[in-house]
Amino acid sequence: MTAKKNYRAGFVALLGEPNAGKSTLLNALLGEQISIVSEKPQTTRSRVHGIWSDSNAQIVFVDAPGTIESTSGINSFLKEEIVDVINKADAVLVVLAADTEEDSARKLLSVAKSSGKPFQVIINKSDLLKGDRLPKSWPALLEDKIEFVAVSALKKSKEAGQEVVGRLVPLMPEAEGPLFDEELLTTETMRKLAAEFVREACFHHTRQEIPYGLAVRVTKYIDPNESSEADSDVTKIYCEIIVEKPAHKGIVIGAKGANLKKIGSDARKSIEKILGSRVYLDLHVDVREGWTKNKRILKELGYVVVKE
Ligand SMILES: Nc1nc2c(ncn2[C@@H]2O[C@H](COP(=O)(O)OP(=O)(O)OP(=O)(O)O)[C@@H](O)[C@H]2O)c(=O)[nH]1
Ligand SMILES: [Mg+2]
Repeated sequence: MTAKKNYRAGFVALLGEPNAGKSTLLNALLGEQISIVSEKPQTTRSRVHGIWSDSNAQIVFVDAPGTIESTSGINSFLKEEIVDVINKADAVLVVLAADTEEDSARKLLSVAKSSGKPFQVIINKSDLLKGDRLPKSWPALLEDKIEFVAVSALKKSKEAGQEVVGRLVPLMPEAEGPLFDEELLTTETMRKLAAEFVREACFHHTRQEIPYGLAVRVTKYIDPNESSEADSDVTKIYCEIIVEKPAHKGIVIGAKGANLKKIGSDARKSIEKILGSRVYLDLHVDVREGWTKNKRILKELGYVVVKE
């Protein structure tokens, strides 16, 4: 491949509080849903790579969990995951929401500054700012004379994407060419995306502590184009939904299985959309008491930071 002239390519870490809209922004940038979103905080667990490309540059956005103070069990993984994502990035995008408190913004800005990497700041959820009201974090930004741009990843996704990319491309290192195939939107496997879409549907259809004690694992994935087990053109995906307590199993399943049916139907639609073909989705709920604090199970589920 001949080297491209003035080409830039690199990794950008998304840093923000839980619920700031990092995953929504990533999906907006790509025009496709690759990272799950919910109205509840701590939706994203393991990092998700989203690849944006044009003829002059490529940015690999790395969506990460929102910042978290707690350090036990799965929360310790979330915390380590954020640190590792930042360490491996060429630049950081600090995503503040319009209602992110001044103190939280200060903490996030200090993480970005101490990373030693170039960074940019956006205020997301600008649609929630009435009239000419300023974001809550404004004093913290003013104090450090930090420039920012206000966007709405949800309501004005295209503009949000353009603003973000325009500010980040100049921060990327020069490169001979793209790091990944320019047609590729993500490096995640369909197996992982399928498990995540099921988890997203579980977030939507359960409440209180249940989503936080819930994980999803694909136990079998039959691709009709590759598997000798295939008997039709339908992709067959078998998932295990893991919950922490026996009482949670009944809630996830619901009366006469009604809730699990909703979860399955929502997840199947999301998977079919990204896969572009029909899907048969089989869900099974299992109780694994205290899994969020069990190192072996956390590892099995991929909730462990892989050091290179
Ligand atoms: N009003 C408004 N809501 C938004 C905007 N962007 C995201 N949201 C909503 O904010 C909630 C959280 O969005 P996510 O993208 O899951 O947030 P996140 O930062 O990835 O959260 P974690 O994964 O928990 O760290 C969802 O209900 C989104 O629909 C926006 O621009 N405006
Ligand atoms: Mg997220």
